[in-house]
Formats: sequence, structure tokens, C-alpha cells
Amino acid sequence: MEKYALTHCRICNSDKLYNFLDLGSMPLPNGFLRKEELGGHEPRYALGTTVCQSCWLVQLTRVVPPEFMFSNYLYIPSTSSTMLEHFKSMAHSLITRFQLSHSDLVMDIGSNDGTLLNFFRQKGLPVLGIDPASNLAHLARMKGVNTIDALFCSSLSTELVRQNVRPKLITATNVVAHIHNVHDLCNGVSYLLSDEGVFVVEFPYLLDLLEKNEFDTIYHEHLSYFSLYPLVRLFEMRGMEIFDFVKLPVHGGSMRIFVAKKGSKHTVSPELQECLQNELNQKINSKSIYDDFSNRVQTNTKNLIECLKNLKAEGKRVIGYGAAAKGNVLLNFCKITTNLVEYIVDSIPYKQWRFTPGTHIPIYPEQRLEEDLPDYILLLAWNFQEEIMKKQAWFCEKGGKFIVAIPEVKILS
Ligand code: JHZ
Repeated sequence: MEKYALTHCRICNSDKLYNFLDLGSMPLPNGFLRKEELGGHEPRYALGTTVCQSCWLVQLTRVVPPEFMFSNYLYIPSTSSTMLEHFKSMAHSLITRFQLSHSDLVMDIGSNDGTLLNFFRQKGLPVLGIDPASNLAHLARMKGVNTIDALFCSSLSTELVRQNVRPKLITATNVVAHIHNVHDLCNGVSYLLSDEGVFVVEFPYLLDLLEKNEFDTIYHEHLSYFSLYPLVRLFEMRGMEIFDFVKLPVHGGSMRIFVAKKGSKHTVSPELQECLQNELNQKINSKSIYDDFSNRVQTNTKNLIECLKNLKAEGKRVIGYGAAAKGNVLLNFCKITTNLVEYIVDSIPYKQWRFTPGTHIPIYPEQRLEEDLPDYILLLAWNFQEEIMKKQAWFCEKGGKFIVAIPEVKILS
């Protein structure tokens, strides 16, 4: 058996898996390297996608153990004003919608540096974060956000209940896709949650990923790519139900779902059925939607390589913006190294002065751009296009141009 191979769907256990886009083998996309690590061995892991032909959950064909990826994690959403605003409005709208009071505990799974919980804390609510990355848990505690550094699982939940921890609200933003045993997650949440409590989950939405060719968001950390259809089945299997959802613009198109224990007071939104029907109308339950996506990805990436090669031939200088994990997928898949992109600028101090995994492109602070003035910027963090282009408006004023590769190659000035 191939190492880490997925043999059965993680939701419905079916073995009827249909493989579609194969991105080859590449290093972990958050595996940034220090200069002294450059000559060393860099482990690579296969990256392929498959869809379950029973519940239609899209998932990776291999499951890299979480401890390889999350014990010292470099992803911090709070460095972006878009995400800060997003988390602030999320906290405030949840407090209002569920009439949370000062005695209601809010728990966040995958709490990162505590940014989301801090907005609840500032409104006087007790909070508890759970995150396996001890570097991030430390940052959260410095903000006053009580955090346990551990992977969330049902045994942790049993321990917390023993200590009388009963959250009224549990949040999980961009983390459920990281979890292999989603049944254990649901068991843990259901056991912990107070009877009328709500579990709020945010994830990049599969239909957006497919429609907008966001193939670079497919990487080892993201084991699942959710639509509502398989999630309804998952929660039903665990005695819970989705009662509402909201579509969100973040991360290229996301979905926020509201989940409660079956039989709770929360009424199911009539729009839920419409959304499920729309997913079926879009044919998420057919092989063709996945094959078409795969073909578009091959064409678009070929176009990007050609565009960069042409610019190079014209003597133009191209750099990258945002050493995002997704950017590393794009660079590795297209085999773009310093031959086509000289360096990358990024605002996160942890990433600066390191090198991109696999492609070994150096990463510098954003200020480098002002001192250097290249001709083109390849926008690797395309999900922050508006924020970045606004911040660097001077670059276009001086004649510089941006290249975006998703949904398809375009030059912006
Ligand atoms: P960003 C993460 O993916 C990881 P990534 C994770 N696995 C997940 O699920 C998804 O998000 C949703 C930089 N930047 O946030 C910062 C600037 O330099 O899209 C980041 O390195 N200047 C949890 O890694 C990168 O861009 C700026 O002004 O793909 C963006 O990475 C801004 C706004 C960002 O996540």
C-alpha cells in the first residue's frame, strides 16, 4: 500500500473514489527553508485529488500526518486587514445573533494566534482556544486569550467536560479541512457543546474552487474540499444538523455553516434546500465537473508559464507577492524558480529571509519592492488582490504591472 494512501471516503466510508487532478509530488507548502537548509533533503509528498462517488466529498488521495505540518505553524491570518475585519465582524455578528452573554464560553478550534477569540474577549466573553502549534498558542496567550496547545479530538473534549467546560459557541475557521477523522471531531464537538449551543464552521467552498480554477488551494494541509451536500450527511450521522449558512467572499469564496444538535431550538433555514439543489444542478455529483476543472487547470498553468517565459525573453523582471501556501503549490506545479520569479515579498516576519519550499525563491520584507522596482509582480496571494493592490498603488502609478494567475492569467495595471 502506498504511504498515507486514502482508501475510503472519510465521511461515508465508501471505496468508490474517482481520482481527477494529480498535482504530482511536492514539499509541504508551509515548509519554508532557512538558508542553511537549502542543500539538505526536502521530503516530498504526493498531491492528488479524488471525489467520493457516494457522498461526493472531494478529498486528497494521501493523508500526511498532522504532526508533520502543524506543530510549528507559520500561517497567521491576522497579518491581513481583510482577515482582521472578517474576524471582527464574525465575532460581533455571532454575539448578536445568538445573544451571547458574559457567562457564555466561546471556544475556537484551530485558534491560531487568538485573533478571532480576542474580539469575543474584548466584548467581555470568556474564551478558550485550542491549537496544536505551540508558537501560535504562545502568541494568543500574550494577547490574554486562554489557549491549550493540542490537536482537538474527542478525548480532549471528554477531558474538558470533566473540567466543566461547556461552550455555548464553538467556532472552527479554515481548520475542518485539515482534520482527517471528521467523525471524531463531530463527536467531540457534540459532547462538549451545551444543548442549545452552536457550532460555526467556515471553509473555502468547493463550488468557488471549481468555478474559479482555484487549484492552488489544493495542498497537503487541506484533506477535504467541502460542499454542503456531504456535510449534511456527516452531521446527520453524528446526531447534528446544519440549520443555516452564509456565503462569504474570503479566501476566494467561502461558506459559513451553523450546526446544532438535532432537535435543538434552532430552525432550519428554507434556503438550505435551495443551496443543496443548486449544488446538484451544478453537477457536483458527476465526474465531468471534476474532469473539466482538471483540464482548465492544465491549460491555465501552461498559459502562466508561457507568459512568464515571454516576459523574461523581453528582458522584464518579475517578482512574487505573498509567500502564501497556495503560491507554493502554483510555483511547484509550474516548476517556477528564480529563473522566472526573482524573489517574493511578504509581510509575515516568520517567512522573511527564508526560501520557498521546493522552488527555493528568497522571501524578503515588502519594503524591498520600493527599493528595487521590478517590472511585474506575480500576485501569489490572489485572495488579497484588493488589499495588496491598494497598498501598493504607487507601483502601478510608476508603470509596474500585476499578473494574476487565478481564475486565469491576466495582466493588471
Ligand atoms: P494566505 C492559508 O493559506 C493556510 P495561505 C490555511 N491552510 C488555510 O486553510 C487557508 O489559508 C485558507 C502575505 N501578505 O492568508 C501574507 C502580504 O505579504 O492567503 C501571507 O504570507 N502582504 C490555514 O498560506 C500571504 O500573503 C499583504 O498585504 O495560502 C497570504 O497567505 C497581505 C494581505 C498578505 O494563506
